[in-house]
Amino acid sequence: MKVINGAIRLLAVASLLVLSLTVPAKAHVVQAGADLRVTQTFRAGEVTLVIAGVSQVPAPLRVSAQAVQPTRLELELRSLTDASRSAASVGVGQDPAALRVTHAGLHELHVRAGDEVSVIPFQVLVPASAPWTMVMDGAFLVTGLLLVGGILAKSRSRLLVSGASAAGAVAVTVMLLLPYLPPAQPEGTPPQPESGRPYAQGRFSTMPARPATGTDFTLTLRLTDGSTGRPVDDLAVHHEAPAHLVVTSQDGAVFRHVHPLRTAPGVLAVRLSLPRPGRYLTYAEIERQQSGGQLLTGTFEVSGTAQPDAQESITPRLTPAAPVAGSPVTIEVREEAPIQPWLGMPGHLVVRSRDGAHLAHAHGTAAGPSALHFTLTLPEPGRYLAWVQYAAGGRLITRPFTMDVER
Ligand SMILES: [Cu+2]
Repeated sequence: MKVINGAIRLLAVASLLVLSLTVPAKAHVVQAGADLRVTQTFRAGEVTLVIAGVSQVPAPLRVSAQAVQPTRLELELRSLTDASRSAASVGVGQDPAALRVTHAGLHELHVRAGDEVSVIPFQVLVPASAPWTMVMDGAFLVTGLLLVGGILAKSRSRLLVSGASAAGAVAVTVMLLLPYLPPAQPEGTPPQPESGRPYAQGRFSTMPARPATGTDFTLTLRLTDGSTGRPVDDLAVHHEAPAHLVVTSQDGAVFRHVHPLRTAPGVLAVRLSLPRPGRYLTYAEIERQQSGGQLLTGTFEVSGTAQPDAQESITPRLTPAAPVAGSPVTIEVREEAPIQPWLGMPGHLVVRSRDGAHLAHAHGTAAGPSALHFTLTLPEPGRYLAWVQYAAGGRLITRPFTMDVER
């Protein structure tokens, strides 16, 4: 009875350890069997960088680029543990570039397109063997040696037999417990952050301070930790990007969904050009590692005269046809060409209340090769501005529509 109690206690402790040591899969981590996919919006176009996992070091680090439109990128990998560097260039849809990774640990991938540079930090993790695996291997070795030694020496000494039995018992016990013991922390694992991060404070700014229509400007989001005031540099990749930024004109006529570049710790920037003057609303979706998602908002003004910016609107099929506040509505969108995945999803839907106070983001499910379904619930009655986004026919398509929600 005592033995069983002890075993149960051991198993309970072991499973708690396993649970507490699980590394969040969403962190910027490169390890065997898991590719890191990071989408960044350059002025030249939006690119998803795919950094393939490695199972050992030194090894080639393969980086490829996926995008709707062709772009060429210059890559430089910098290790922050041994200061080694390697460089290569990669084109969209071409063979992956092979960079060289020599050590596990923190690295930075510098990605250059034209005069823009994004710095993507990530951890290279390689498997390490757990101490109990070594105990088991050692015990099996001792058992084998004692048995072989005993046979060769034709000895049946009690010491030899009990030694071999004891070592064998240890080996088998560890082997049976192995699935319940915590896996070894891979080499290169950073110290585990304390759980629950304070909210990030976000501050939007533009350069120049008042952009003009039809002219490039930079929209920057500076993130600081709500408690320490230090830059927030621990964003988790969610839906293939560390940050999703939606920019809409107050009247809803202009819509942009971009993935800003990380230009420095806690600094996200994207180059834009907007066609209409007036007030713009910005929404950044971020998620700190081991923390919840957050929506940061801001505004800025654009001056100048209106430029053409055609976005063909659609009339999607709604079920129910007259949506009601507080209950789900399903939106069906049809496209002539087959729909291709974008940001790991068949399609995205962004819905904004007319005053800009409410912003919702829903993901579509494919309903056949060229139709998408979105289901969402809007909290308040009123008119909503909506934009559906997907890739089809080799380009990224944005279709605006409006939706009236009844009480
Ligand atoms: Cu996004």
